[in-house]
Amino acid sequence: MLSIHSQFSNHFNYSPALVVKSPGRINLIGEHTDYNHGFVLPAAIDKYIEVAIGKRTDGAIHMVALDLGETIILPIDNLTPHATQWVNYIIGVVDQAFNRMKATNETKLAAGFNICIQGNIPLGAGLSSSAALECAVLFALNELYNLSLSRMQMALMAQAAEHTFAGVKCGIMDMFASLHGQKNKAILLDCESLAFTYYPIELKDYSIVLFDTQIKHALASSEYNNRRLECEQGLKIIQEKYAFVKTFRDISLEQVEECLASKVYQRCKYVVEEIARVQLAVKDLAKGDMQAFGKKMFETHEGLSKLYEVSCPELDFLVEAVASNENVLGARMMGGGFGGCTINIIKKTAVEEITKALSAKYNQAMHKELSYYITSIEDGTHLVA
Ligand code: GAF
Repeated sequence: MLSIHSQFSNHFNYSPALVVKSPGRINLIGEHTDYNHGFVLPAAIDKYIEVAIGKRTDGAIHMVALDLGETIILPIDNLTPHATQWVNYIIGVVDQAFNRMKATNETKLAAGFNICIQGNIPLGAGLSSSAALECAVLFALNELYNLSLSRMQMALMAQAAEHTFAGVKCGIMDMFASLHGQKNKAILLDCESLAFTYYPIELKDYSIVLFDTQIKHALASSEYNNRRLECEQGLKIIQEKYAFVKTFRDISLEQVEECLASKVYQRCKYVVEEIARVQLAVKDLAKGDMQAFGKKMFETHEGLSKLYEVSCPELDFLVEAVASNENVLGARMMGGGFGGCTINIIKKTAVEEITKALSAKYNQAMHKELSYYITSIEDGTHLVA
């Protein structure tokens, strides 16, 4: 297969100025806590979006999605959300960068650029292919035009782009992880202060295995935005009674019990429990107690499925099917939910057998093929030599 460098050259008749790779992510624990000022524990993985970029002079953006065989051309000024979603991930961050430059009378970006994109992050599998694309594009623009953006600034801009152009009111976890990943380390991110700490992941006899339901999370963006609203509603109700409460970090389970009811109660109970669970889980990690860590992953799944209600029958099936297997330390649905992957910590010697048995069971019960990915933890967004 031709390199992205050669494909860009073939397409545009000149060599790209640079090539950038940005990874997808896993999240070990801390789900739906990022937009609730909690903690998350993600890591970048060995699946990537790659972009090759070069300057233009006519104020246009030429975008080529190599895997889809599609090309879209737009003027760089006055960008608005596009009917084709992959385009939004690109122009969303371009818009962020463009407006930021305009605010300082900087016109660097106005000349436009050519970009080719390809990747091997399965789409809609909850591995953040969209965040990886946003981060790859922004990182490439930052290098190409010396925009002097820090990785955290880029993460925040990519998050804003997802809100304004893709219409998902996501938290910062996915972009943060793609940009800040380090090999064999998970990152504890405090989503209130944005302080972060790297934790070495030494799984020794165990592997991180993702089982892909093959359900593309269609409900994900609308229900995701609803969950966010329900949490905001719950927080507001508690704040009316307890004025000192600023964010979910200040809320106790007792206050949730006292002030809330029905669905809002369920959502907020889960969030408060999950924020506490992540803090305990990193202690397990620091002690090397992966049994205790794995148990918390199962608890997270239970909360996401029963209280937060972002799971689906296929995800529940995959978690339940491995729950009593002594070679599985932990399993849970991962990411936004309503499809995508489960994340599992499985004894290396048992991976093949478990995968084979689970594929057969899944196929029989759900009439779908099960895909699986044995992942390694890798560095974040970087230039390709
Ligand atoms: C999606 C979002 F993009 C993240 O910000 C996060 O909220 C996650 O769902 C759930 O933890 O990946």
